[in-house]
Amino acid sequence: MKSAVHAVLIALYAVLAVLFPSVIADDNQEYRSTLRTHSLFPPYLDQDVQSRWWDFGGDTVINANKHVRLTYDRPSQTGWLFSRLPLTASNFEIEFEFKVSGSGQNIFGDGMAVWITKERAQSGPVFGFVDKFEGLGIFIDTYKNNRPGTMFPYVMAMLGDGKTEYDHDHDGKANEIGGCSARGLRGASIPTKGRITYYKDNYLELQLQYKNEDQWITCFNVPHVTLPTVSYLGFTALTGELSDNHDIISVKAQNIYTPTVANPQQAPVNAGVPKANQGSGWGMFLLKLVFIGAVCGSLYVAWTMYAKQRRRSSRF
Ligand SMILES: [Ca+2]
Repeated sequence: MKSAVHAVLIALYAVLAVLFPSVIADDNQEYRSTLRTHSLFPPYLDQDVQSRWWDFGGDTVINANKHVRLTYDRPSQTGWLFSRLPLTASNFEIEFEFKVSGSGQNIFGDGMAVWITKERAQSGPVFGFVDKFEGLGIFIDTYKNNRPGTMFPYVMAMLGDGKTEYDHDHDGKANEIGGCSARGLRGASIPTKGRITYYKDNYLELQLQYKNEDQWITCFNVPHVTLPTVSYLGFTALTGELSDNHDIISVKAQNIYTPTVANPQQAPVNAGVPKANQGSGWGMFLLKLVFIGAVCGSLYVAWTMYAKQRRRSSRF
């Protein structure tokens, strides 16, 4: 009898662990919450034809049902889209859906970029943004200027110090901290996505989805990266003689809380943080204990009633 109850409890614990991992898991695990301030979804604009959290400019055009188009498939365009507020989270994940497409069969360009930089909301020569930037630039480069032996499109990251110029003549090679070829990214038949994961002072990773849905390919993982404390999230694109449509379809930013940022002074402040996600320590532990106790108790009562019923019915 006792061993049967024990078995039921173990099974129950296993089921709960699957259904409610955050309730069962220990306090060492990380918690995530959506950063509304740095996320963007259709229809992009509110009733006043404005965006609360984002600014856009240059040649950028918003189609409320489809995308934020940074450049049309026309020559000499630059467009930008930038968060209004700085990204203050210590650790975060940014997943963005984008699209590079156009009528060019063999030659097209120049490409687009994702920025986490001190500067914001300007047009310039580096994939539509200013040169000598401070912070991170991730370039989705579709036109090969001069980089022998490298297949294009090429995706790469540069950490700018505010002084160093982008190595335009060699497609950024001089300042590359990580990168990968992504053949098939332009005009892919599935939604193309990027996912940036950043753990302050720890690592920066970029994964890409462009071959198959839900197949994420790690483009680079660079250790010991530290981004400027105050930096904005942005997307830009540029066309020259060659062109393409460069679109942003959605952005989903998440704050990652790890046990090491439990210090409230370090924890980033954001309107979109649910209180429950911040719980840790004894309060959370007790809550879990009460929850598990309640579920186990009610299951035990149900089980004994069922056993009693069975014994009764087996007499007849
Ligand atoms: Ca290039």
